[in-house]
Amino acid sequence: MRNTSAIVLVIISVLLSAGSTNIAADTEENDFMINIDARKHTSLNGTWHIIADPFQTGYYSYRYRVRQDGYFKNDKPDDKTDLVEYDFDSGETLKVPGDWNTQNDKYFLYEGTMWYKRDFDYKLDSDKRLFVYFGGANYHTIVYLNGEKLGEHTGGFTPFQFEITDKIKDKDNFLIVKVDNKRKPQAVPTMNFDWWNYGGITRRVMLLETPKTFIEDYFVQLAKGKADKVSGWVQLDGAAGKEPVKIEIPEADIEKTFETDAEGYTKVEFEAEWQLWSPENPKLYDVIVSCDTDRVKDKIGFRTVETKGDKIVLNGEPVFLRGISIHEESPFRASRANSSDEAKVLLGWAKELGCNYVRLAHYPHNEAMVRMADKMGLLVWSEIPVYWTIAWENEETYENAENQLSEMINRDKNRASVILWSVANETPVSKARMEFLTNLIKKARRLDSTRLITAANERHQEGEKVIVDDPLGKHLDVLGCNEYYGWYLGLPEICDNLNWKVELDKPLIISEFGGGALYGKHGDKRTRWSEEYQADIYTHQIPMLKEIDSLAGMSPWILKDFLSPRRPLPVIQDFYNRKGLISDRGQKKKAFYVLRNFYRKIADKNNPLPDQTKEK
Ligand code: GCB
Repeated sequence: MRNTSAIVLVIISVLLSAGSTNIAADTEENDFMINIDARKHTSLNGTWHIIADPFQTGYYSYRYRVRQDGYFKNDKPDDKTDLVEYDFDSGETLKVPGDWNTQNDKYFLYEGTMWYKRDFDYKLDSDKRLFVYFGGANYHTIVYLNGEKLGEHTGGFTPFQFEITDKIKDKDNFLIVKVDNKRKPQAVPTMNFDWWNYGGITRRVMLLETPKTFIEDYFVQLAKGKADKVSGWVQLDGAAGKEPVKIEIPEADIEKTFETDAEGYTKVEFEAEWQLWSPENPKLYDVIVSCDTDRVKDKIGFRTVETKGDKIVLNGEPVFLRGISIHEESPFRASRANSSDEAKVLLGWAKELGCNYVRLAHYPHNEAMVRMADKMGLLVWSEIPVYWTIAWENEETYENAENQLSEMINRDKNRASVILWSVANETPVSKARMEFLTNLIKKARRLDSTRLITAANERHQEGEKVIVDDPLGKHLDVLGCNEYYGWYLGLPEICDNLNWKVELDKPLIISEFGGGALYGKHGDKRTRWSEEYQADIYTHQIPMLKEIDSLAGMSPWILKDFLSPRRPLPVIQDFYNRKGLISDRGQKKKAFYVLRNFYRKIADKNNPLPDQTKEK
């Protein structure tokens, strides 16, 4: 298919697409549709054809220029003389959603470009619009439909979508996706992180069909500190002018109508009486948002969250966060998790541990996790992968981080479970880092003024004093702090003599502590990697942490062993970070029970932590 008219068409379409792509990554406030399960949708999950392309031959010419006839054209030889050096259809396949690393041994350590292709037919009525939606693909993605570029997306953990209304054909569409997970110094996260760099289309792909004018986005949450007042907004897409918009919450007897402005936007405010959402009573209401042509149903919980001095206050009452950190890995094997069933097992384990809270580390987890947390009654800390040594001075790095933050907030802003947005993990103090992070904090507050902002901060030690005085703290609502006393620093007893000093009158969450153990390895408390050593860390940490006046919660590291290239020790690690309280096969280690006993004790209202009752 290499005739001149095809080349002219290619050039025109490239020029057009450059000017008009709907690139979620490039839009200021991320105008994309939320609550996609409530839309008319068609799954594109399943078996996709792939081509592994470590040198990006399907993208760059031998002069390293972007090819106009790359693999996205899905070329076939015209006749037997024709030379085409690739073919999706006779090649390998991978399951979508899924990482490539754990589907085929030869891709276990692969970092580079993978091309994916999926064919489909779709009959779209002329009064409808169509979008292709990706729940997440790691890390940089370019999407093409029928040989034409739709757009690109950067960041491995947030959703994106492109409108394809004018590009879809009734028959024989081919969607080609280039995914590249190469680590880069300017990326977010950067070169160095302690988890597996799972590559691929790791979350679901769907076609979303909407009317011409549809409910694109909405924010229906309680106003800050007001248990009976919703304050939010609705945004239509495709509105021809002012349009009526309705919000119904039948169980709370709510039916309110608003009128949008010419851009399809309206504020919504109303009062109601309801049962507040809490871990003990995770009540969700059916909320229906509609306009003349569209109707979207969601399940939303209503709760307030604030801080008062050094307390986190949920629905007017101080709450202690009994938590655990979780990576987005499947419960019984290493691979990226992406389903509700997996979310149910992971969060079920957290419940069994006695948690009322989970830290979803170190990037936004799939939507099923937060929706499941809503349902099961677990408070959530959600974060972006601004981790360790980001390129603070690079403008593009900032834009990328800000975009990932916006996409995370946009997707999950109606989830009652989410109470904390975290902007960073263990980032070294510097002027450039302060500027970067304070800008992110401002952005988060602009997008969502109802939730608390946090970060896992730096601390330092002077003799037996542990001082939490990271200058970032003054910009946060809640201080996070990771520490590994008894593992990286000293033996477990070191905890017995340490005193904590927190400079600010704000709640403190110990967002990580812990140590490694190989399930089934036993020894005395001094034997590294034994379950006994790990349990002993918890035994010494808990009394130390209880002494911190402003302690408002903890999320030890971590629920389950997870894959990390930084962990090569043969037999013990074999590329697993072994700090899980549960092994990669789902077996509970001794430390699980130490923490569970503590959480059970403090969950008992008759036996709370001292600071829960103390008047400040
Ligand atoms: C940390 C990091 C976490 C690591 C953990 C560890 O401080 O925040 O991502 O996995 O330590 O195991 O060393």
